[in-house]
Amino acid sequence: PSQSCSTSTPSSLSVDKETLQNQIDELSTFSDTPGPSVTRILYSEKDVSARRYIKNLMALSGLAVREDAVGNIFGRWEGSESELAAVGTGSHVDAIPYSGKYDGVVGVLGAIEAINTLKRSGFQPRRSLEVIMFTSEEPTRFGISCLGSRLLAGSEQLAQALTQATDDKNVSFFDAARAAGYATDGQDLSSVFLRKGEYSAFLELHIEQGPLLEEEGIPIGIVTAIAAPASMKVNFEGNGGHAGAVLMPHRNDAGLAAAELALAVEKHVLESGSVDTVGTVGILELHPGAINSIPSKSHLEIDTRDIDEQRRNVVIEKIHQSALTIAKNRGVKLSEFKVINQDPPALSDKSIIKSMEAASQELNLSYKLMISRAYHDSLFMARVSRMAMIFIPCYKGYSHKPEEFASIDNIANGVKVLALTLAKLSLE
Ligand code: HGY
Ligand code: MN
Ligand code: MN
Ligand code: MN
Repeated sequence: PSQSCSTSTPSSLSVDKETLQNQIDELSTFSDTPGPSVTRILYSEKDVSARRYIKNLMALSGLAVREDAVGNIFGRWEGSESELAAVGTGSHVDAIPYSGKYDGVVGVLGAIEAINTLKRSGFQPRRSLEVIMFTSEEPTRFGISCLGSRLLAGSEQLAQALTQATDDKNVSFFDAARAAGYATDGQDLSSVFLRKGEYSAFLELHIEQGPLLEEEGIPIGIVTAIAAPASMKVNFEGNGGHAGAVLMPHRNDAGLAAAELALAVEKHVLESGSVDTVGTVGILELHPGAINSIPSKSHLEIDTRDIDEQRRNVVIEKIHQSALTIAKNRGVKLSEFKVINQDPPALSDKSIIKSMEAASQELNLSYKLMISRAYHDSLFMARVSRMAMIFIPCYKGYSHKPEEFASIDNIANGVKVLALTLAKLSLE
């Protein structure tokens, strides 16, 4: 029997672990690659199935469900003072190729379960509570990360860029969006931009995607800052030719230019003077891709991040200089050097951190204040709302690969801290 409706924060919270685990397992079956890997790309048929699944769970939890023009999905629990700014929480369910079943999912299914937990406790929200499933956090299909939360945060530049965006099969963003049932009223995406002050706070529950919490045996991470991400696209062009017949002095090998630049990325990152600077080349394509043909084109996509924005920008500048020097020395053309995104870091809100610390203490859960080196939709929600994140441990810190794993006990701890913090912020 549910207790009488109370406007104080709940004293006991019970998470339905079995149902939550079943939902995580079921959602992972909406994938374009065989389990245990998960591949779920924006607006794909599997993504649309996952959306239907999440909307159904939101409705079963008694949430009022709506979607915006690009498919950000909102599930709202109306508060007693519904004219006040709501408290938001959420994450993403899109998944990069051959990744895992917890990245993002824990923060969407866990947020819905946090609502269920509060309802079971008889809690009555003052500020409305809203679960958000961001339409796409991964950069996979159109090359831009956090597409939904960037638009919610009011990115005119992105709204403009999407009118020209196409995926690697030359499908336009708007054709893909319309095929999934979105963007039905034209290409003006300004309707997605949040009004200022729509949320008094935004929280995200997420697996750590790093090894610290598991190594230190700490069940809860409270994120104080999110590192500054950046990505670049680079193309080199050379004459190509027969891999046997063309002598070395006559070659301008676009493939080796790419290889040299990839090592230059590592060099510039390592010489930054800080372990917090990271970088890799996750995409490196050679054309024509035949063993006995000197690559006439190469395409690289570079990801570099740092918690210090200035230091990261120095690395971007050095990579650009190296690309120019390599092109000159090797007689290849640098046909494109494009910075796709170069975002500032985000700081979590101190008062929300305090609420999360209090919630963890009330739940007898030890916690660690820490930085998120992965980016999240919270990085952009921080531009329009106070923000903070809750991390839970994941197996050996693995993420973005099928071995990604988080125990249901750790997930349940995160859900409880999220639920209790949502309750506190709702009554503020
Ligand atoms: O790459 C990231 O940081 C995020 O997990 N997509
Ligand atoms: Mn991810
Ligand atoms: Mn994620
Ligand atoms: Mn992320």
